[in-house]
Amino acid sequence: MTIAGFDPTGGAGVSGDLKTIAAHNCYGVAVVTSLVVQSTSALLGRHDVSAAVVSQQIQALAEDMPLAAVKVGMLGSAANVEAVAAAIEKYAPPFVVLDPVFRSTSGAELLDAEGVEALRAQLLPRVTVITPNIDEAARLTDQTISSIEQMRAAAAALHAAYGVRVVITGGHLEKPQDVYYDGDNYSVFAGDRIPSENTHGTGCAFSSAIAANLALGKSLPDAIVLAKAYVTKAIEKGYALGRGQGLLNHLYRLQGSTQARPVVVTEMAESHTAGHR
Ligand code: PXL
Repeated sequence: MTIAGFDPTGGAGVSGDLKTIAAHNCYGVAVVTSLVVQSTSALLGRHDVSAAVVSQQIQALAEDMPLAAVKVGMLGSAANVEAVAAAIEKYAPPFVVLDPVFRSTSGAELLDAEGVEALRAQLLPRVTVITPNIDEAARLTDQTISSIEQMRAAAAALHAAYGVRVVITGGHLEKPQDVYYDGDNYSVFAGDRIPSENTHGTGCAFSSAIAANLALGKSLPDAIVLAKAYVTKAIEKGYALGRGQGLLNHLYRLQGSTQARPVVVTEMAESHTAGHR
């Protein structure tokens, strides 16, 4: 299950997440927390769904089918943070991956200040792993982060404060490196910088790919490594669509695979009619 905003470009938010989940051979269901009016070049509006309706969506699905893993992304309001925290408490899914989304790449606010406080108090302590980028980790720890050492320190501070496992993504660093801390050990996952502008939705895809890999039974470190490889390829194969930031290719794995063949209708029709003569 993805619980996130709707981004009409399909790069980020629930539509990107559903494609990511499908790319992992999992079945995704989606709970919409906000309608974000945007194109690749501008964010024009944010229309949060009421907390009551967010709760209803989760209830309808959680009482209907087992949830192997949940990804939580953009929430919009403190009321939505509280609704999601209460649902996690009630339905206790085996894994919850939280991407603490505060702002869009263009700088628009996607969670208000009250929401950030609610996230700290109610959501961070209840999830399996959080996947902040450097800016989000800096905001959550009130520290500045510009080196691997500072990423480690922030991961340790977040673990100490919330008892949660932490991956801080450093995709914006010159040499992209993610720092993972599980409370005992640090790992640094180094990646390749892809010279591409088609990165809209990267954070969303990373967190839903981790959730999908956990749903498939992978360990958390393996899920992170696999998610990083998936996102790297999705950027490399991205779409330079639109006037602004280009989009990930969530379904790159379909390309080059065997296409479904149309059924040869004439043969079918003959044998079919034959039986009825
Ligand atoms: O990338 C952050 C993000 C997350 N979720 C939604 C968004 C965005 C950025 O625009 O629209 C729904």
